[in-house]
Amino acid sequence: MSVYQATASAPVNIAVIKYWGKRDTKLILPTNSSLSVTLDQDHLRSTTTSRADPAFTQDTLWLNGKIDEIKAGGRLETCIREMKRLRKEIIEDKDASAPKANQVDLRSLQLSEYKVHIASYNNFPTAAGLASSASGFAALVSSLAQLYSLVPPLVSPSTLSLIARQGSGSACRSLYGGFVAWEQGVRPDGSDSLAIEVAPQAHWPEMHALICVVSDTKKGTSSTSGMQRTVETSTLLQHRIKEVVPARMAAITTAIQQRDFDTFARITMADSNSFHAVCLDTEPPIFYLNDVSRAIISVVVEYNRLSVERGEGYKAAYTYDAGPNAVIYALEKDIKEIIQLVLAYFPQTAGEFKDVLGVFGGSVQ
Ligand code: 2P0
Repeated sequence: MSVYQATASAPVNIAVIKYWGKRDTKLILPTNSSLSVTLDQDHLRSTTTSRADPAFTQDTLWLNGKIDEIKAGGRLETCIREMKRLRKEIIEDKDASAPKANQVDLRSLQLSEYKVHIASYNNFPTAAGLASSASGFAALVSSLAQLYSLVPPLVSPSTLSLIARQGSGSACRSLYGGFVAWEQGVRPDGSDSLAIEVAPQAHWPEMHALICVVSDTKKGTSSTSGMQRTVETSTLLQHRIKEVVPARMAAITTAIQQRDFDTFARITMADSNSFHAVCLDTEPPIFYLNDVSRAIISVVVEYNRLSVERGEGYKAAYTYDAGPNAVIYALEKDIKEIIQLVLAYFPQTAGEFKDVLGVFGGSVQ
């Protein structure tokens, strides 16, 4: 008897131009484009196995070994339904008139009719304080894509990103490695709101990311609810989405293409600041940074100031998501010095700083 099962994994990504705000909350269409770097390393991934079987009576998902409810009309259900629809549209309907050689082929052609069992694991340390929805939904969509044979050249990662986006906005960017843009799109149906590759990791292998774990506790305001409060109440957001982000998307894309770290760093830090500014401009205000986050900003600013004075340009770029943990982008040659600097200023023994994880590109000693 044939077994219809596939496993795929997807990595975490950290935005340098931040996604914050939806123009359509059901389809998850953003108010601005965003751009991220995929932290494509073995130890920061979600891995998902999907299995289709005529004996299964309902779609079921296990997350880290525990059953996760697939709510009607919810994001999980949407992703599974859309992957089945794509399978039907691209493979089953297309081949419906083709002669079927034997029973096995016939069964495989009707895969979208079967219920699926899906098991997903995150392998990153909970201490990393990283959101798992991006890698989680990207891995879910990738494993169903394998199961349903929706793979290149038949189906591109950008097409799959349209579906991962409906699981969690940032998930669409984890379908590619390297430097990835999520183009906001203009169509009301969301068919042009997808991820594209700006450059593969191999284009700029010296680029590294350090995750500075300030706190591993769960954040107070979820991204999903926080960003809509910002859309509803912040006047500064309108300036950000109309004036600020479009210019930065163009400029940072050029900086990546030219491997211009100085410009990359300036824009990355400016956009992190802008994102946290619109959070503060929200009613009631949202605070994601804490005193240690702000102290890390000061250290990076001073480090860059001294480097610029020596004529060496910017060497480190901080960025913060919806929480207090810093991600510092830097080139490989400077990573060791930056780790030493961070640990000298923030001794783990002081209890206010947990860990530095070096990721992306080569290994960090
Ligand atoms: C980002 N964040 O671009 C931004 C920066 C957080 C701060 O994407 O509602 O978990 O599932 O679409 O994707 C977090 O938002 O929100 C996020 P939903 P998501 O990475």
